[in-house]
Order: sequence, then C-alpha cells, then structure tokens
Amino acid sequence: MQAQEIERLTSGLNEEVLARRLDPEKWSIKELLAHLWITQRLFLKRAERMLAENHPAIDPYDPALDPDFPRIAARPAARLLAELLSERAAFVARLAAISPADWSRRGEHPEFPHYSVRFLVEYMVHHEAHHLYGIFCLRSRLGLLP
Ligand code: NI
Repeated sequence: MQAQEIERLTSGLNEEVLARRLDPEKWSIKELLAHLWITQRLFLKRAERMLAENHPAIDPYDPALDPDFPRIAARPAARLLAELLSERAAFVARLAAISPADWSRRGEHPEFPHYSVRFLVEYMVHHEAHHLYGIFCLRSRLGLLP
C-alpha cells in the first residue's frame, strides 16, 4: 500500500533532518509529510460531502494560502505519520463500504469537469505518488538509501 511507502521513506531520520530544507524555496520532508496529512483529510471530507450531498461545490485547495500549514508542519513527524496511517486505514475502510453507484457520485470542481468519488481517489493516489518522489529525492540527497 502506498501509505507504507511514506513510512519507509521517512524512517530513520530525526526531526532536525526531516525539517531541513535542502532548497530554501522548497518543502522539507516534514513539510511534504504535513502536506500529505492535510490533503488526505481534505480528500476524505470532499468524499464524504459528495456521498452525502448532490453535486456539492468543491473549493480548490492552495497550500500557499493555508493558514494552518505552518502549525501542522511544526508538529512531531512521528505523530503526523501515525495519524496519516491510521486515517488512511479508516479512509480505505470507508471506501470499501460504499456501493458501486456511490463511486460515480459527483462534486462541482472549477478545474475538473468529471469530479467523482472515483476521480478523487485516483487524483489522491497520483498526487501522493508525486510527493513521494519528492521525498525519495530529498532522502537520497541526505545520503540515505531509500
Ligand atoms: Ni501537493
């Protein structure tokens, strides 16, 4: 499961190293972890709304405008990781319980004309894989084998 990759690629690094920005303008491993923690919750909330409401409006998320980001990124990485993994298990269990028709329930997203529960899950997986690549590269540059 992809979530285990987050655990593997963030293991064996202390808080100082995790929070180190190798490029001053780019996120540290811990900021990337916080971003995945935040977006997983966001995706779950969106899915719940799409399952409960008819065509709810979905607001785009811009991390640069998120006032909670610095506070969340300052939390201990081990806590973020543990919560991300347990919330992932709950998310997967929730999705396993929905009906085939529920996967086609829609939301109205200004950028994506086919925003369904199925699309949201596929988007989340690709978005996370994109950031896992970033974590993989940072970890490698820190001198650790993946
Ligand atoms: Ni992102």
